[in-house]
Amino acid sequence: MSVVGIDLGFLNCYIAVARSGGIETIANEYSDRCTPACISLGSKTRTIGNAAKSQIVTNVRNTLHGFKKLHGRSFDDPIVQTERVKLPYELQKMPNGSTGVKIPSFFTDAERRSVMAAAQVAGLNCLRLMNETTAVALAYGIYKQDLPPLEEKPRNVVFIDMGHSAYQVSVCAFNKGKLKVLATTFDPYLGGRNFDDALVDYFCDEFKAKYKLNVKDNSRALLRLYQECEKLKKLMSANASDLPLNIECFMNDLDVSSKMNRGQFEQLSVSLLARVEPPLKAVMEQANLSRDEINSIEIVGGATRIPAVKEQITKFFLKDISTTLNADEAVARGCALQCAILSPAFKVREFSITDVVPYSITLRWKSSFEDGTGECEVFCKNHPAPFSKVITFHKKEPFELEAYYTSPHEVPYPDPRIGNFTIQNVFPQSDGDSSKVKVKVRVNIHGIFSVASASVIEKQSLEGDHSDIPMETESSFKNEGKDEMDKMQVDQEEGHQKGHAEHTPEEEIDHTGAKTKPLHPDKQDRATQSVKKGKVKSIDLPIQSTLYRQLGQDLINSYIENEGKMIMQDKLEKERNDAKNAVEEYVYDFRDKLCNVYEKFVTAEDSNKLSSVLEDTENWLYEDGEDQPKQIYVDKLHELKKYGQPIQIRYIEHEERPKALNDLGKKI
Ligand code: ATP
Ligand code: MG
Ligand code: K
Repeated sequence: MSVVGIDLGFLNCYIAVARSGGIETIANEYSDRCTPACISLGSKTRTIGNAAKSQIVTNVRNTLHGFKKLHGRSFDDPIVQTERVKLPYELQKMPNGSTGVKIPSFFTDAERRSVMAAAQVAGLNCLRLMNETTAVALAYGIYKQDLPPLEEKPRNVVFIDMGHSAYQVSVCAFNKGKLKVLATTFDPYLGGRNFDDALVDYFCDEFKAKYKLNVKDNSRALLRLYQECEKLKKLMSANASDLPLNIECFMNDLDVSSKMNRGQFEQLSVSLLARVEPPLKAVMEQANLSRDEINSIEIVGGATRIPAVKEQITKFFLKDISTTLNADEAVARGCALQCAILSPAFKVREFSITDVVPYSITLRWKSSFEDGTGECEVFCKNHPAPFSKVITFHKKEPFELEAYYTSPHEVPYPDPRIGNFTIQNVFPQSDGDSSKVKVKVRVNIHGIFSVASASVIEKQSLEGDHSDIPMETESSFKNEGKDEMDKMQVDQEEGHQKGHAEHTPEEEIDHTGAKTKPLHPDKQDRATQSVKKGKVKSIDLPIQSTLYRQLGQDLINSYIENEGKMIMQDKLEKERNDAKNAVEEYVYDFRDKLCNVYEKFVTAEDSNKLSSVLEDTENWLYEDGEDQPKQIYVDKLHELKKYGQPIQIRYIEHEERPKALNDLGKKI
């Protein structure tokens, strides 16, 4: 068994694996540690990574890249529509409204849930879906020997990641063996590609004026321009002087050329550079820290290499930036570390991680028969995660809970709804009173919200002896009968996520306003015990959940099946190709040897005959034999070998005989 961390980038993917000696970023088949997030679909097979990237220009419409932003989105989502015009391949609306990519459409996804589903399709068991900057923070913290002890003031570190498509910032507090995310902010639409856009727009204008070319109408030319601009952008990070941009045979048989320097580039990017500061400011406000309370600033992600981006960061913090981390690999390494911590197969230093809920979540409820409605923010922004809360309701019939993001404008989705959850099998108690229903809501280790469970507490006592029920809870009974909701109070409790034990901290909320004590994990058992003692009984209730943008398990299963078929198809196609190549290689090799080493072992007549057989075979390979089943190639090779082998044997014998004699001579 191995555990790996995967950084699913917009442009690039990195994979790190936990080995006994430590964390290692692994290389792909091209000995490259960075793999382009790209899939190229041929008529029969798929290629991925580097091989696929090289086909972006040649197989324009069937090479998929830049799909990270499509996860979990519906086809009509404005973001999908914005991205769509930038993509040279076609997107298509799927039966369930999600976004599919036209042609074998196997990665229709739904952000976190969709990545989880994708992992499932790929046969991976996802141990933890981690926020990128938290992974970086873990990669940073776990090897630091000099973190302040638990009782001392923590070390506050800001992590900044600007990749190709997105920009994230987080502030983390470190103590020995412990990391707590204090706040995170982001601009989901700022990254290296926006700088590419700025360059591309500039050159498109220039080429229109200079060469009368409408580059944007030609997706192949546009892609080539993007590739050249990205290269130019990187060169400008290292070089401030004028740099050339030349593309041969660019469009309409024209060669184009131009130049650019860093100063000009910065002029073009003024509005982008202005977007670096706001998330920095916001994260400090949310973490409630002043700049002098920050101990260090760590940057990762490719686009932070742009000097002007770095300058913006330094200017804001008035501090030097450190780059102790591997800018490209830190996310994957952090993820691999987390997996190693979670996996019982690895012995890793204990390290507790508390992440945050990125968007506040509100629960709204209504019951179908009474007009009782109400709402409560169950998780505020930056609330520690993972975390569970228990909410108490007093109800006489089934009721529905609707979860949604409290501040839709902060969420990069057009639809703030998360899901609907119907708590079923709720009835009045035998005495006609409302039943006490406990509902557990949770943000799990992957950052995914759910209504995890519900139970009804049935009073069984005859004398109305409530002595076992905690005081605070009892007050809620006094409200029985009334279904109106008082404003709910939410207790905040710090959540800790121990690396090894999957323990989700919990607190209890009574919607009637009777505030109960936060339930500590260790007290939980006691609470349940008192319930079990006999006076009251807890019965689990079924929940019917409808999650928005969720792929059904049936659909996931069909994708798994499809993926299996495609893997098989890829394998067969590879074997077919190998068989074809073997024929081709044999032809070339045989022909070469006929005029060289085999010359003495074959008559001129035979040699001519063979040459023409080889030529026929070669022609066949380019014509009728271009696309044949594997067996045809295998037979063809066999046939050729029938001619070749006798000659080969004569040759080998001739070569070997003197050697054998020589050896014999030595022995004598
Ligand atoms: P994301 O995190 O947004 O999903 P990603 O993880 O794929 O994307 P990275 O690999 O971190 O992105 O960074 C890629 C971006 O960094 C590209 O836009 C690339 O052009 C840019 N980049 C890489 N090196 C440099 C450099 N030396 N100078 C400027 N930009 C660079
Ligand atoms: Mg990234
Ligand atoms: K990023």
